[in-house]
Amino acid sequence: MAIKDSELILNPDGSIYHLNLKPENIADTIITVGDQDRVEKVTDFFDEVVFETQKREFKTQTGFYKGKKLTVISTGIGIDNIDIVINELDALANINLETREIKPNHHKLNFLRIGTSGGIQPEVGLDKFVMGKAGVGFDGLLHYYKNEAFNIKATARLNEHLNISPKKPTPYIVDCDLELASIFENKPQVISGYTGTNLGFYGPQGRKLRLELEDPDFIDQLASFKHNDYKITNLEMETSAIYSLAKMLGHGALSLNAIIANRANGEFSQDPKAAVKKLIKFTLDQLALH
Ligand code: R1P
Repeated sequence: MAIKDSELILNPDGSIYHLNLKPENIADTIITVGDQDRVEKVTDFFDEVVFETQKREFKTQTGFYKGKKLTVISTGIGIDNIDIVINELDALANINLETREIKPNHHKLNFLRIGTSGGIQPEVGLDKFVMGKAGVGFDGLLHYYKNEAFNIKATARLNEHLNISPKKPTPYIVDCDLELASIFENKPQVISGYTGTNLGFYGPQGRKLRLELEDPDFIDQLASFKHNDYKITNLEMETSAIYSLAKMLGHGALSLNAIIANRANGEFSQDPKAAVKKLIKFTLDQLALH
């Protein structure tokens, strides 16, 4: 059945509404970054860029790195943008935009997030790279979809451990794609942990400026959680949404973050740009090998 114009919105040139992309503009491996200026920080390493476009915060470049075709897209900040980016990229791969019908054969994409994040464990030092073995979502996005993707056991343990008020969405844990993780795991540069995601930067990540927090010990509660030998290592604003949407839609997803703040000891990186650049190069080189 054709998806209605109001649900699958296309621009006059046939591209998808927010991302301004057509199916032929994207690679199967897609690097997502938060900051639109980071797109070129990635493609500066490319042999060539064959396509680019931008609408709002969603800037896209597609090209080749050591012969591997990659698309880099900026998501802007937050899970609300992730809902748009992953759903629209999936539509490009799995919905025929002319007939507006779901294609009979599923086309898998792989999403690699290269982000920045705050560490919440003292031993996860500044400028280190953290790979999210799972996303720990406080954002509630998953609850709006029927085919839930969460890890039932880990989620139950987390909810026993935390003391979250019923006013807030139920936290959930979604595993990363194991095949993608195997590319980066066991590299000396990479720390594996659970990456926490929330829908704000200040209160929702336990930062107090002038407003009192409802849960002043939120970070301590997260830091003391452990499942399958993994701790919650860091907090940011996109990973759990990428993992859950990718899983529900049959895609692979992995999130790699440079730790630019250490919340446990109150420090901030002396050179976050250098840390991100190193993570970009490291990620590209690993991807090119696979
Ligand atoms: C907050 O400053 C932003 O930085 C982090 C957070 O997840 C949030 O998007 O990631 P990016 O550097 O990828 O934007």
